[in-house]
Amino acid sequence: MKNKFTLSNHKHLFLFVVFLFCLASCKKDDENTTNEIPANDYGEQHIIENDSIIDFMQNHFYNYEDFSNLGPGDAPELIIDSIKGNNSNKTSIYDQVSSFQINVKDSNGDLFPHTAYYVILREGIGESPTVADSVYVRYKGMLLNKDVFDKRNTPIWLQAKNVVRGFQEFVPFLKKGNIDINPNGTYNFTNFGLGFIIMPSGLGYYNTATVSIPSYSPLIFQVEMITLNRTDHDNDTVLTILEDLDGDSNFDNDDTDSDTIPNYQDPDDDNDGVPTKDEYDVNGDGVADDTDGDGIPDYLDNE
Ligand SMILES: [Ca+2]
Ligand SMILES: [Ca+2]
Ligand SMILES: [Ca+2]
Ligand SMILES: [Ca+2]
Repeated sequence: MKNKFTLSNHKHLFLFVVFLFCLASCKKDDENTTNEIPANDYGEQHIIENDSIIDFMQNHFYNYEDFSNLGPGDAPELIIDSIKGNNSNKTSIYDQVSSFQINVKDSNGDLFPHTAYYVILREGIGESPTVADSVYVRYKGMLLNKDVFDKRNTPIWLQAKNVVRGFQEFVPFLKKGNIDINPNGTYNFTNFGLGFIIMPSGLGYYNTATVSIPSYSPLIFQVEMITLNRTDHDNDTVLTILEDLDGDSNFDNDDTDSDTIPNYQDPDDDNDGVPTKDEYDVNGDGVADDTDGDGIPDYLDNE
């Protein structure tokens, strides 16, 4: 037994649990879906929810004292409470967050910026995942009323592209940690990235309701970013992240040869009969080959 969590047994573990992510409630198409009401205008809905998120953050604090001087293996549970009574002098979440914006496309193709707020509690020490990668995470999901709708104490592999958009876009802010194997065969996770995000429902389930998540619910996720695998779903040597040609974090809408198989699942992206892996980077310089110099790399160039 090797004493390091190597890429090969890492992948082995991935294959073993690959089907389990279907069970995770942060995926987009939840099996517990009970109701879907007509979709509101994204712009108007975002204004309403952003106001309620800001109000929430101004009137709540998290247990930030528990996250100071963290040991390498520490990952306290995020606790959020109201600023009042004995806690009236706590620093609000609002005064501690950073934010980022994500454009959400409606059915007409119009883009609506959505703001998510986050706190990095420990950055982590290794590489960061992309929005296409498989991530090995523990997480807790909450509503603004502090109801916990999901909690994973045991790490689980998730494909970032299969979870709600806010979760997908947040994991690249975190870095993975170290994994060592103990003498008894258990794993020891240390120095992994840790943080939480507060997102409007436009980055979550929006008008879809589940048993535990009403329609138009802003979501809070605490995430522990333990480790990751780069993904190449079609094994064509082009990483899945590079097959999102328009960079919108949606991998299903990039289909160069219009054969209904998106590039990330298509081993011959330009349908010229030459597998992508045999024309992507033949000279091995790490840059996609472009033999005829027309700016379209060979693997996407049906000429
Ligand atoms: Ca895309
Ligand atoms: Ca295709
Ligand atoms: Ca491909
Ligand atoms: Ca080809």
